[in-house]
Amino acid sequence: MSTTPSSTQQPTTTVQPTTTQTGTPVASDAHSLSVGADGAIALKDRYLVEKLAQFNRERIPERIVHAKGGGAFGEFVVTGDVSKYTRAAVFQPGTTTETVQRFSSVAGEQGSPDTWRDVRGFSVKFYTSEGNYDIVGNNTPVFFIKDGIKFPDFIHSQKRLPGSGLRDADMQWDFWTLSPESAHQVTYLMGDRGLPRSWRQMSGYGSHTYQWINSEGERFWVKYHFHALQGTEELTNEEAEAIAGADADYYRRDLYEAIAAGDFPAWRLSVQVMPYEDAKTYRFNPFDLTKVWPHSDYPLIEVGIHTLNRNPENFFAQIEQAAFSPANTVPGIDISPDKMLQARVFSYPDAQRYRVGTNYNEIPVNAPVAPVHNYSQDGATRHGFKPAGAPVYAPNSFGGPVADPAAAGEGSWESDGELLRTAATLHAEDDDFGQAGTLYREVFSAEAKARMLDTLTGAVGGVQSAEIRERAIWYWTSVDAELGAALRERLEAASA
Ligand code: HDE
Repeated sequence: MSTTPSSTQQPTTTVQPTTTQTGTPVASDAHSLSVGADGAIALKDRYLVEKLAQFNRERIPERIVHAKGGGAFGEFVVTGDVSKYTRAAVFQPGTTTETVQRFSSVAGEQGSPDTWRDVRGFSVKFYTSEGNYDIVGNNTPVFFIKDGIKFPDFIHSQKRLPGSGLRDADMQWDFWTLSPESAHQVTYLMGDRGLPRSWRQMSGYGSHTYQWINSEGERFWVKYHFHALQGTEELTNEEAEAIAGADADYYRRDLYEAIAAGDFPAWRLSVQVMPYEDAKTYRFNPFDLTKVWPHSDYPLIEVGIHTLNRNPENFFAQIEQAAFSPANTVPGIDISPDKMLQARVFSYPDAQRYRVGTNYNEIPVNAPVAPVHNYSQDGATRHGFKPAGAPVYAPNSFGGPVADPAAAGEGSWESDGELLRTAATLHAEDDDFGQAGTLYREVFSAEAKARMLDTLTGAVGGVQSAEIRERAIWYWTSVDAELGAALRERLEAASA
């Protein structure tokens, strides 16, 4: 059990009488109403009934992925000038925008240790003057798959066996080695990036390609990079395992205590910008989520600084119920032809309607600062409403809100061809292992390579099936022949 005290309880100033949920004072929090001191409990004890019933309903469904996390509030200050690429108010010079951010791990359930090896979620909600804008990314610039239809299968393979309820290396490596497009992201995962020292000491990425539209209607493709101004640092396997046993909430505690102490973490947001027409001939498919755009092709351009400077007052209300979604775009920003991003645009609001409720956007942490005008009404726990005389349909002759393409500033792209099910078009240098090999050989230091070989030996060493293990050696040999050979040697030595 961790010993460092987190936020200590503070006594409230004036003591109020305890009430029911409907504000009626109650007689006792210690004794149920019974017939005589020792007799039957009276069903009329509505406070007992209410207290137990409310207690049974305190949990909402946890996120099916990214269940364990933590977050804080902050602000984004524009320090660069990208107005020639986007009209979005949030990114105009001189603009400051309130934000909320959540960090998370992908596969672990709510009570799981923060420091299990995993990719980390990096989600930022900007409460902009034109509506909420959400960048819902990870601490890696790529992802495991290219088509959202594989996502449930991917997550199933990373979670638990249906029979035993246990996680299973054979499932993990069977999926990955049969989906070689995963190699780039798995190289990140099995490398140092899989064990950040804290959420503060890791960078974040929008991962996908998005579209920016400027005030002349010109379109550009962009990728987001959040670089940690406090530097990045990682844990070793040994450190991570020890911490996992001592403090499952290590990252959550670190962030909370740093902000409480006035040590505000910050990230520089930069973008890579690709001219609209370049996408058609670029050497990599620019909408392939398993690929990066080398910075030598499209250098980073600074946008601004994001600082986290305020802890949540209530974790459940403000972090557990926070709803981040790639569907939340604003004028001057839109999604791109990336099939994964298009699938996410459906999935996040769907998950949030299920998890938090139909009117989840009325919950304060999700509510925009921009005014809401539309014809949506009713639905469970709805409490905002229009004046009685306001029209509830469009079109109408009573001055109700009117849709305006110019105000919406939506993006677009050309698309044609018959409906079919097939992989995305490969560009000149598209393959499954090239960028993974470049990451391993040119970005990882010798020490990082050695740590990764140790990690892989342990991870692949846990595979029971000889066929899957052999395929895993093929997978890593395809990333880098030396790595594959060293892994084979280690595994053979371990099983001798
Ligand atoms: Fe998610 N993802 N995801 N994901 N994801 C969710 O939304 C999904 C993907 C990411 O702190 C869910 O509200 C699909 C990529 C983060 O609240 C769900 C696909 C990236 C978070 C969902 C992906 C992410 C989520 C679960 C394949 C990084 C936590 C609950 C097309 C670029 C956000 C929820 C938070 C959460 C669906 C792939 C990151 C189920 C269908 C790629 C950071 O809707």
